Amino acid sequence: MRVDIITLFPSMFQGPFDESIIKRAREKGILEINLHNLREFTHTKHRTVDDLPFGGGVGMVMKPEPLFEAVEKIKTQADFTSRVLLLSPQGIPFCQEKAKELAKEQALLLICGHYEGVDERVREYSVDEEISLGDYVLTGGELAAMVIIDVVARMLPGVLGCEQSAKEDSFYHGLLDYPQYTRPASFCAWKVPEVLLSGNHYKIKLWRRKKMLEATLRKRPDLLRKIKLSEADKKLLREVKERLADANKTAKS
Ligand code: 9D3
Repeated sequence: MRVDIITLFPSMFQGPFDESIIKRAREKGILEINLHNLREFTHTKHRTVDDLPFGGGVGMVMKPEPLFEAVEKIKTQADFTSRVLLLSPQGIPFCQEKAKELAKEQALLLICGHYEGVDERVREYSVDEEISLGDYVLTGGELAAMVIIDVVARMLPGVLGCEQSAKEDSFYHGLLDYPQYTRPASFCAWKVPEVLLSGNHYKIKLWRRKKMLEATLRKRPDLLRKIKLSEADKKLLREVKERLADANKTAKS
């Protein structure tokens, strides 16, 4: 996959894209990341990229000309049609499903907004899709772009080991993870749950599934309502709920 990023701060991307899984994906040639400094697409003496908002108001707005020029130039460089994404608080919230969809593209072009936003004509005529990370305010689109590329990259074939990617399959889908333990089996007298040391793989599988359902019920009940549970899951969930209800009764008496 080819990813182009238009930003005023290309050096912000150095750390995250030069380590670990993303670094390896780039070395393997699965992922190509090209950073473009928006200022290089200006032709004025002061290389201005922003200006005052028409109609008044606080802050600055990113001018349309450099952004249009950057998008057009990059599109001619790419071998495939790039899907153009604008990162902005006005976008549709990013999620795993969206990442899955983006991972199918051959080229993405991400525009990182800054200041109060970009001229509306960029959104209208250059952008295919506007994406937000969620309902909180960032200083700019750069961190959002890094998150999106990180999520999409690990879905590309060959980026993760096959045993890790298998985990993404239906069994794990839509629930929080179960608790993980490693050696030592006893640490400061805190013990690893007995079942994990038992060697009984069927029991371990059931215990883990139950813990996933329990964590999701406690912390993200909204996720439980979204997924379709099997009969076996429903039985485990009933057991979790009964245990929680019992614990409540004990606490009250
Ligand atoms: C909603 C805040 N705006 C009020 C008028 C001003 C504003 C603040 C910060 C506009 C843009 C920004 C910079 N943020 C992003 O570029 C951004 C972002 C975000 O702030 N939250 C979640 N996702 C994203 S993606 C890009």
